[in-house]
Amino acid sequence: MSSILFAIKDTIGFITLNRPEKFNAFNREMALLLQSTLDECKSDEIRCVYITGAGKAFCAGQDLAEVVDPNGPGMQRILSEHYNPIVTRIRELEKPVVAAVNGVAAGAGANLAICCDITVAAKSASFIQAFSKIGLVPDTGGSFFLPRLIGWQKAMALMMLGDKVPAEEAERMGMIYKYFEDGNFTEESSKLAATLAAMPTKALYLIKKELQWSSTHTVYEQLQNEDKLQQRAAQTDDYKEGVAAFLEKRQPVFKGK
Ligand code: LHQ
Repeated sequence: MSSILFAIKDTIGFITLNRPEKFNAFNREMALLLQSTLDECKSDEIRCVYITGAGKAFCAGQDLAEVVDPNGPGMQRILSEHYNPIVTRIRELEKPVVAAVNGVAAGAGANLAICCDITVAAKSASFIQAFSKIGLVPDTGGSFFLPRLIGWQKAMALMMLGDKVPAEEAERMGMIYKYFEDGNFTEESSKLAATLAAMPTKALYLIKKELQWSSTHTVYEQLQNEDKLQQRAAQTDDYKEGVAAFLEKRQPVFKGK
């Protein structure tokens, strides 16, 4: 069985981390396969990407057995060849990426979840910045995303203490968008992906870019950026359709073009 499952349904690319007996911990094979699968998601056929985990967990971070394996990739290659290219691909994909956190997300797994564009979780899921517990520092973009999501103080404490944060609390502190009851989780999170997939895909990508730029620009630069991105959005077919549908008092049909 492959460590990454991939299916395209109704223009959504469903990616499942699939090492359930290891709580979907990342080994090299899974990290490289996730990268190539994210590359497949560049296809225009896909208008939203949905990442979840098989079994009980979302992802327990790095497979710690691989770290001590003398035939393993070795510490020097894990970030540069595994996690950094994954985060970069998710940031650069020109469509929304949803993390559907079905169970525990720890270490690189927690930070994979929060580097996605919209993160939702099942009520029984939890998030652990597990790094400090084994003498490491946060990676997979966590030191960038977490303080921006929940503020410096909470991020520092969670990263130092490695507390387990239940989904409900993660929602309250702004780490994730929403949690859903376990029984409805798959249905509700898939519905969210379907809503995004039916929206003006290019505008959603430009929103992603706009927010990414906002964390590294001044307000004056950002006003220019908004102007630049708005000009691009206004050139899309979906913009024309959105305005026409409003004026004709009908539902718009967006094509992602
Ligand atoms: C695992 C793992 C795992 C292997 C559960 N590995 N088997 C970057 C640079 C280089 C090096 C290191 O890493 C990184 C990035 C990182 O991600 S560092 C952080 C690595 N992750 C962790 O430290 C988390 C380790 N796991 C845990 O703390 C717990 O397993 C959690 C809290 C995730 C879940 O706890 P429980 O619900 O009590 O489940 P469990 O501990 O019984 O785990 C279930 C199985 O999954 C178990 O296998 P077994 O054969 O005994 O049933 C675990 O060994 C296996 N597993 N995490 N990371």
